[in-house]
Amino acid sequence: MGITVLRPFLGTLIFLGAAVLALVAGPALPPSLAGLKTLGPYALLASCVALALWFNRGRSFVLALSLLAAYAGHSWGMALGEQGAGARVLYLAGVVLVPANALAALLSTERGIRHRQALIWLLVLGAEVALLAWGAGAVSAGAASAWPSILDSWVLRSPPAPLVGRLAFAVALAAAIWRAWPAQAPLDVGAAGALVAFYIGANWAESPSALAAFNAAAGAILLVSLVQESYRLAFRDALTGLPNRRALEERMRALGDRYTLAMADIDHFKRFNDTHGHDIGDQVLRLVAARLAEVEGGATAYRYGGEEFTLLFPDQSLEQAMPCVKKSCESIARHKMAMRGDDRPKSVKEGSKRRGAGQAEQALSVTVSIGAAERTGECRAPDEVLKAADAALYRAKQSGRNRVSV
Ligand code: GH3
Ligand code: MG
Ligand code: MG
Repeated sequence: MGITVLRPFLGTLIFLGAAVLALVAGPALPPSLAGLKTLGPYALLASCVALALWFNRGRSFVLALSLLAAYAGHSWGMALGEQGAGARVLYLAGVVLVPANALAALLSTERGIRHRQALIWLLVLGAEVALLAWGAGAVSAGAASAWPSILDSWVLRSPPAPLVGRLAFAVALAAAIWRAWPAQAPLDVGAAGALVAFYIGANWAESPSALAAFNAAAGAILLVSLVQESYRLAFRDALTGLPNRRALEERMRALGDRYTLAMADIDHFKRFNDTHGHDIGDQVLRLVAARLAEVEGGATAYRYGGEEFTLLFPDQSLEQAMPCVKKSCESIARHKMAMRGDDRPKSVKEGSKRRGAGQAEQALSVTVSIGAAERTGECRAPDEVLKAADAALYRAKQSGRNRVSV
């Protein structure tokens, strides 16, 4: 607990803190670095757009492109003169359109960039930019004298962010949090963090440094979330959420002279798939993974592949690890898994009614066989230890399953 709860939000917190620090220390920046202030946000947001394209992430792409366009618009507005109607139109558009685009992206299904939906997005964003460029130009040229009074109406009065902007931000942030909960996937948390950074910047928009610092923070938050997401995809198993075989192999190479490895394999798993279908098979895998993840003794559970899992006990002898391995094996066998099939009761009330009528929710028992091995003088390399654990697993299967062998 403690810091681990904050972990998904560290990127956001660090970059928001850095933006504040940059503002405090900003005046002390040597003149040669002053260019960073104006170019930083562009460079970071443009990198996000590029990385989102490369990784084929539609939502991040829309968000990064909107932020980039809004920052360009706000900077242009400042160049037009802060109190001019043109600047105010640009400001207002950014504050409303960024959350609106983010909301639409967050509510739609992620289909990547190489999809026809992406073309529609490009057209929408292009139309927004074209309309704004034309509108701001026309308004600041004084072509529409009604504009100042419209801009002064209470829903639009700004800065700081007007009522419509605040509402748009609140709804978009709620959508981002809804997406991010409860899995806290990096991209969703990053979207929420970037929106917060953008909104702070927008409320501080009279100061070019604050606008730059918080837009740079939004870019950095998005960028880091894209990198974190690809790390997660490489080292985590998507079905069970456990670290995968690649993570195990890296960890084993990094371990010291002594460790113990246990290889677990679900008993008669093929039967689950054949009798109850692949979906139930997947549920069984998730539930076994959750039980194994609760392993004690400082061990970590990995999904090795298919229906095979490993428990890795750093710095522990076989003798030390054995009680924890046995405990995991027993806790799986004890657990009755309620099946979540299509005919599962929709409500608690219906469930108790069915049980009352003798239609008990179907419960499955699952067992695993485990083979454990310790790194020793003769068995040094990670793949030798794995082989030894696999041989022990074979013995556990041969001697009747639902047990631990060495
Ligand atoms: P034993 O007790 O000897 O281990 O028998 P078993 O049936 O568990 O062994 P076997 O290796 O023959 O079967 C493993 C099955 O696991 C085969 C495959 O269909 C299934 N499987 C592998 N990966 C997945 C997965 O991700 N999801 C589902 N649902 N099934 C999987
Ligand atoms: Mg197997
Ligand atoms: Mg099996």
